[in-house]
Amino acid sequence: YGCLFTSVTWTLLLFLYFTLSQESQPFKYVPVPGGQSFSYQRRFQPRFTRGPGPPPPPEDPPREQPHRAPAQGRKAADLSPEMGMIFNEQDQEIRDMGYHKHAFNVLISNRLGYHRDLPDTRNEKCKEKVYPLALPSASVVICFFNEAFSALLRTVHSVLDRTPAYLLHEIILVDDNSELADLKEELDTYMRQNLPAKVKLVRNEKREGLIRGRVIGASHATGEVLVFLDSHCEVNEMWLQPLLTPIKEDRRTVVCPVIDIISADTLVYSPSPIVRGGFNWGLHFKWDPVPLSELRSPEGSIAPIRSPTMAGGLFAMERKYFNDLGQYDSGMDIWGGENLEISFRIWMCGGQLLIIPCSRVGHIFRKRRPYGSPGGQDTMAHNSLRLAHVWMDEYKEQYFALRPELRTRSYGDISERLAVRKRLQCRSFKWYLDTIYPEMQVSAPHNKAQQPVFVNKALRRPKVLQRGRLRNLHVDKCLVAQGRPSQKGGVVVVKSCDLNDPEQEWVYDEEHELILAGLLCLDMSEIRSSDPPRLMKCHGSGGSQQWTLGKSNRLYQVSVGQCLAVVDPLSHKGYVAMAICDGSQSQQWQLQE
Ligand code: UD2
Ligand code: MN
Repeated sequence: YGCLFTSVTWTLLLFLYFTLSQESQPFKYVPVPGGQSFSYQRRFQPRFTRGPGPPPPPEDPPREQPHRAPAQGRKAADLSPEMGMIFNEQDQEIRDMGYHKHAFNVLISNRLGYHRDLPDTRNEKCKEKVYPLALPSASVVICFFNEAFSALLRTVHSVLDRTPAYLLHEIILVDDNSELADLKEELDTYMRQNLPAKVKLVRNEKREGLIRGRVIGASHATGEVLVFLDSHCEVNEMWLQPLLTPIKEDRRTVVCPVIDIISADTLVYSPSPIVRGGFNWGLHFKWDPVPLSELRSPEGSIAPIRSPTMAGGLFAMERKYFNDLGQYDSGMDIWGGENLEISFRIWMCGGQLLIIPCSRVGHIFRKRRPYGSPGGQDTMAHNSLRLAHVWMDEYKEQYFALRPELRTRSYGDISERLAVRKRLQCRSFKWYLDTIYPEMQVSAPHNKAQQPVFVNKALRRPKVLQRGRLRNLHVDKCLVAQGRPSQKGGVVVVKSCDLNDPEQEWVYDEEHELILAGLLCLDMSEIRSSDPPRLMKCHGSGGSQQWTLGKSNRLYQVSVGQCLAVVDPLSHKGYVAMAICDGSQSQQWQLQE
């Protein structure tokens, strides 16, 4: 039975997925004649000019770029991979500092500017839906700590650009005592000169963390509905009305948009499949497939979906209800756990939590969090402990079975939170599990197998585009593993080509991966672009393993914005490295049978 259920769910998910992919409208990439600059159709214009250095013309075909966002697997809207091209040392520095400070490609973010068109990722049926004109007004609250200026401003402008003015009561920015000096000044100046008065700024005198930060933001708000966003989001077409409508119908409804994915490496915006929120007994949030029971309503795939939990960053809730329901646990620090806490509280205390498929907001998903907590503490554990002790009754044992060292850890005073639970006469955690999240496996805490939802490696067989030897035309040698091609982390070098050696065979697939001997992918660390490329397990999410092999014989790495070059053509060591693309001989490669 379980098996049947899983396969049916999967089929459905894939179907949904497909339907969605048909509807996304990729950008068209239009090379400008002469090849000296490039632009995109629709409003989008990259705001940068080429610096010194030989400009490599964007000659590669405007084919859809494969892009896989974290734990997700589908084709993305096209945005030239050359957006990240490095032309000079200044570009390199912006890029390296950006990854260091923000963990995403700030060079591309800056080049995109503060406004850009997005692919409309909604299901077609959403476009026919009509929403009431009279809706509650919204206060959008955005907390930030050390955010990249261009990402923050794109968040703000996307809201201003895509929200009817009469529904947007205000935007409240909460600067959580950011440490970046220029961010503060730049923002002050920009706000004074360019932003309307309804964009307000609150500054915390000390670092509070996103949880108390949101409570502070909410306390300044005067609109009817609070909408929380992270500081690196972009809202899409008609994002707000579908969120406000269910709140207007029932004030105890809390709603989340579908969180579309903005790649941290390429800034490409791509749709997420429709999934809902769950968690595991380590108290980490995870995405789950939507159970069939939720898809049976007459509206089918665009109907609101009841979700056991929310991811945390993006949701809307009536302001008074937020206060009545006990805001957040202000004993939680910096980051983590508050999303499960508010989710449990909503369901257990008489509300409901819905994901609204017709509302789409993109978020930059980073591979690591670029900041710590001021004292270096593990705030996730601290916050999860508070959550477990207040809300999970006897089921907190499931958590302790996985984290026995936390059993005796202190978690501060929770009496105020217990009083909230009592005042609101909330139900038990058992009720929540039985009624809202029956998919959750209880008894066996040793059963840690929580499969990620989107990535099913078995289903992933990207089409092979080309196969053969990767020959450097200048030295007339082939790219091979320095050691064994099966060795993870091994570097590559050029050696004499051997047509009979299967260990010299590369496959170039539609995901733009380069796979050696059918084993490992050519991978380029995004953090240290001075490191040479290595052979790593194929992860299927583009970025560090995404290469373009164009007619110019250039082997371009999307993630670092550079080209593969033979280091010293005269030496027989055969070292290769990434270098600024200059069209030189040592950067000429051909993949041939
Ligand atoms: C996810 C949520 C995030 C939050 C977190 C759990 C989404 C898309 N994001 O992690 O909103 O619920 O899970 O806690 O669902 N910030 C501060 N002060 C700090 C630290 C962060 O203001 O001390 C800001 C930060 O600039 C950002 C927001 O809080 O705008 C969320 O932080 P994040 O983006 O690092 O969290 P994320 O997306 O990894
Ligand atoms: Mn975030």
